[in-house]
Amino acid sequence: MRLSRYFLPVLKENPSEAQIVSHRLMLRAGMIKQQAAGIYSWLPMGFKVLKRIEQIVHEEQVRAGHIPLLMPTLQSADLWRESGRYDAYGPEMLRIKDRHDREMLYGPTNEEMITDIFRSHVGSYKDLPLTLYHIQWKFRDEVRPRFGVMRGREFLMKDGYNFDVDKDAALHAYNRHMVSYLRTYERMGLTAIPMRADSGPIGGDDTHEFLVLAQTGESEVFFDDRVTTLTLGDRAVDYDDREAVAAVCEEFTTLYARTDETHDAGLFEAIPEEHRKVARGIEVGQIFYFGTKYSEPMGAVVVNDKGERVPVHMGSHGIGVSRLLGAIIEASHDDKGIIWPEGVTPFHAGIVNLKQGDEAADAACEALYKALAGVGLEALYDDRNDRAGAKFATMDLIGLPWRITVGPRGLAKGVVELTSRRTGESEEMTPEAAVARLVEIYAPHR
Ligand code: 5CA
Repeated sequence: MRLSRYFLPVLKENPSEAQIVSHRLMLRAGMIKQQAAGIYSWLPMGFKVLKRIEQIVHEEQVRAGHIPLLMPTLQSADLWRESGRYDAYGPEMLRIKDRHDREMLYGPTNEEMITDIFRSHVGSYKDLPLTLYHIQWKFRDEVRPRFGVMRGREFLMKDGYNFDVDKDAALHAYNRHMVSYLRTYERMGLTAIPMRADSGPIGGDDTHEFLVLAQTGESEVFFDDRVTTLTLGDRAVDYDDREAVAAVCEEFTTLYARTDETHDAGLFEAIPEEHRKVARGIEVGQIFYFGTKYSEPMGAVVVNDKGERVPVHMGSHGIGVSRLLGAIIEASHDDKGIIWPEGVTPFHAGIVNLKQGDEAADAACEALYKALAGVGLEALYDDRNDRAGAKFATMDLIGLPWRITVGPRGLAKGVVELTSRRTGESEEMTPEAAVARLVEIYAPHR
């Protein structure tokens, strides 16, 4: 993309409505625009990152054997009356009437609808295990929408639902989700710690939240800081192997890590003092096992291998897709702007032309731009007639992890400069070497 033709409405001033850094940087970098309290338009660059995050979520769900579908945002109230949640959900639910006075709602989550789909089409244990998921907009009429996309009213969520013949099988689905989430967050450059949590209006006894540590997080968290050093890395896990999946979950959940709702002062005190930490965290996902809470009242029943009709065991599993943009920025920025991890960056590299209009510089930039496209890397080429300082400031603000700087002086020696946004370190090399280096850097992320 050539910046002169792109739509990147960056702001020079700090927007006064933004209380936390991610909200401020998303507004300044021209990623979102608020349309009403907690409701945002996603401008091109914000939309690009959102899609990138969605893509990673999809890939890791499919890898775990989960199947994508798409349910609508609007749901009928009658469906929610069957589970008893229509009245229980309270003022967070946006209730709407259509022209025939039929009661509808903008879905805050989809347990009822997926259970309805299941009961209409599945009747035998032979069709299990089954996990269906979608990535769809939700609406929750939060009392205090704030912090930009972090606590919105309309937000994008991945929500998945497992259907299993018994509790053991459902707990394997729970564990599979835990491992797939760990991998998902790691690919986004995040450390998200699974913490024992409270199940709230979704219900059930087993639930973990995934927390990214950040001072601006809304949850208070208590943990043994040795959990922050655990990683999956490139370890292969066979998602069908119950023991192997359970072993990974055990590794990640044995050390103490809890949110304020389930915090146990006694257990916390037992952690060696140098590892005992109280901090704040952003909840980027939550998994639940709730057994037959929805399947029983809604009649989602299968015939098991003994010929008995049994309600299916279910769980639901959510990732805050739009919230993740805020969480990633909270975890990865400096005083100049965003620093995108390679896994989610909107463009792989920025190209800064130090002397627009200079024949050699223009030609070298064009050639680089094409060479990068040729190897499947997308560059944002700043081809505007602007001062070098202004171009650098924009690149630093929008946070592309790599920048190639092209100018007449370097070109005279046959070199350009490759700069890391994270470290600020620059290295001179030929344009070909810069392309080759970027191919190498992005290889694990493609
Ligand atoms: N049905 C279950 C799992 S699919 C569910 O709704 N879980 S949830 O309530 O925990 O939401 C899942 C994730 O969505 C949360 O972990 C959080 O990351 C995100 N989320 C929840 N509320 C908001 C909000 N108001 N704004 C942005 N993201 C949100």
